[in-house]
Amino acid sequence: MGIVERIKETEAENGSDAEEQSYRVSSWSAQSKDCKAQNTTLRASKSGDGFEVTKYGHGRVALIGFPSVGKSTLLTMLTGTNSEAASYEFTTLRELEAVGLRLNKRPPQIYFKKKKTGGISFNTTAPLTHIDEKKLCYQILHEYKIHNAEVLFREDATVDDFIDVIEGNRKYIKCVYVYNKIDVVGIDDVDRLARQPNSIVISCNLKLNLDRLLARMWDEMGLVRVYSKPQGQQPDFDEPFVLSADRGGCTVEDFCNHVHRTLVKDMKYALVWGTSARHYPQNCGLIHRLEDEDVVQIVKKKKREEGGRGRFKTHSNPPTRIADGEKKAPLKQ
Ligand SMILES: Nc1nc2c(ncn2[C@@H]2O[C@H](COP(=O)(O)OP(=O)(O)OP(=O)(O)O)[C@@H](O)[C@H]2O)c(=O)[nH]1
Ligand SMILES: [Mg+2]
Repeated sequence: MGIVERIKETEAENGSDAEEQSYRVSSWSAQSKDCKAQNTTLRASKSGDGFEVTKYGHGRVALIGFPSVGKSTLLTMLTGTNSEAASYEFTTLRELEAVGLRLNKRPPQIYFKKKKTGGISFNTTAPLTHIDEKKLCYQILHEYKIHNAEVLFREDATVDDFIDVIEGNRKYIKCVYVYNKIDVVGIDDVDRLARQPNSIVISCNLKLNLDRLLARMWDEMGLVRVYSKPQGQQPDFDEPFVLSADRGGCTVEDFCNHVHRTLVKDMKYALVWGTSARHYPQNCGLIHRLEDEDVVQIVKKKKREEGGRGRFKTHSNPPTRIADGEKKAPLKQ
């Protein structure tokens, strides 16, 4: 059953008031527009005290939102733990932008390198519509007191993109916009919200779409679980090795490095079962890209026999000589 049908069914049960619902949605969207307007004007962050979060686990997800939107409820539903209430400044979208976080954006395709001499060389491989190459870029570089640099625009980037590249400390992270409490808004509004990019609609109270949210979070993080299989034994499905592109990559080599740093040297080939393998098991080398829930067995090189290899091999037992052979007993007459 699709989300719209599930909501319709729930609405019929609850007999919810359509007018009240549409009021709530319109007040919410006014609030978000307001936030966007402030977003464009904010230049520097004047936030208060910072806070620290201990880094552990394979991936981290931050829940950010206005008060009482249901963050704690969602956390409890997804993890089964009770969340500690904490009110941090620093948690609106405009503040995230101001401290250098870029949501759902890839780094701008601009090559920038400071130099010691030679002035500024400016080139483009794409026509620029947002930026005047001669004036604005030189002015921006002048502001940053950069007088010698090489700049190459590989795409039609904006001034803000260029500043991000010069600053060089931006973090590009993925973000999913979650609209909770869809049980109290009209079906048309839910449909509209669900169709927005990078968005998902849920209801913690009715447990609607939580499974899809979890799957989406997993997909966005790009975590790849790989089960190791010791030779002659069943794979260990309890404790997967978790790889991801952000943390070194997802190849057989990355898997070996996760297991032990000397394993790459000792590996002869890897046997792989799962979606990345063309047949089961596939013999793979270090560059093979693993996929989620693959099973991997590393076959190690045999230890070198002492005394060289092939025809250079020295035998521990000296070759038997004809003279040493047992003499045949004389034929009986
Ligand atoms: N109708 C409805 N109410 C919900 C839903 N999810 C949460 N709530 C209610 O919304 C209220 C606020 O939820 P919280 O989880 O405390 O919200 P919060 O975002 O953690 O709030 P702060 O910690 O103050 O920022 C509670 O009364 C929840 O019962 C939902 O899906 N539908
Ligand atoms: Mg809370």
